[in-house]
Amino acid sequence: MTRLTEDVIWGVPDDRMDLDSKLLKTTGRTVKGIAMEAAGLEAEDYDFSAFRAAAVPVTSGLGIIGGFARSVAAITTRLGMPSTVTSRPDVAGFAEATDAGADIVMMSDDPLFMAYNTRERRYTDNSWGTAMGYSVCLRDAAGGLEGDDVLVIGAGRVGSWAVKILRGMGARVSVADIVYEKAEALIPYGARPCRDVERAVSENTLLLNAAPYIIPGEIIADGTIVSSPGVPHYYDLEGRTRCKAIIHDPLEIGTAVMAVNSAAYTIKREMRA
Ligand code: 2YC
Repeated sequence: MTRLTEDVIWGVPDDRMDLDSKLLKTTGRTVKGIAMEAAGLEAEDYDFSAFRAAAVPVTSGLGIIGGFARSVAAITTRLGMPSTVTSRPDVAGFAEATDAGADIVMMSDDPLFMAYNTRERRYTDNSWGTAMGYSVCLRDAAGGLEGDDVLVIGAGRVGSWAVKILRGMGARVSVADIVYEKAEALIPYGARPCRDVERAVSENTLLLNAAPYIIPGEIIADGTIVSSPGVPHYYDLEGRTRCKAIIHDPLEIGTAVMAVNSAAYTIKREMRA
């Protein structure tokens, strides 16, 4: 998973990209709607005000990313969850969140970004959340994926989850990775590995780009829909002209899905009770 930088997420706290308007145009849903669909909550809307969220900065590994915890807290706030950033990082921050009665603790070191549900003692991982969120976006933008060909670019944690999820949505999935063996490893999940990513891109009009791959516009087929969580994110003018839709944000969709899915552990348990 590519590590975010402060300049990439600077606009998240104030929703500078107005993600809901963009997503409503391309998918018909807001971020919250995508997250609820991804978490399997059928309701049209849901009041998450009973779920207190706390973002805990983590200093391990390559350390804190400026604005990361603040961006995460802004995202859970936009979902309707009362949210804070703990004043201290790491274990002291987790203790602070626990003492404050946080229901959902959001924290990330370099390899793993999780939404931990303190009531259920369960967490959701950002890789799954990102893959699920961007697969729902692709499906909604395409008006369904049953029997359709989809190319997943990148067989890392997000791409691998996306292969499984898209197969679950009925798509016929091809996968390309710079390391062919990583694409081959997904054959048991019903994916078809591709050696030539440029040829695969030119032959598909439904793409999920989960790699730090800047696709040259001239190989993109007209009318392509790209669901594109990969960072760095850039499509040249030719690519933006040929694509019917390019769906991207640096952090929000994956984070919203994992926070809602984590809260859903409680919601679904209470529904069963
Ligand atoms: O500020 C902090 O607490 C840092 N420890 C956060 C590190 C996040 C590292 N991960 C990433 O940049 C990307 C994100 C999209 C989430 C997963 N990988």
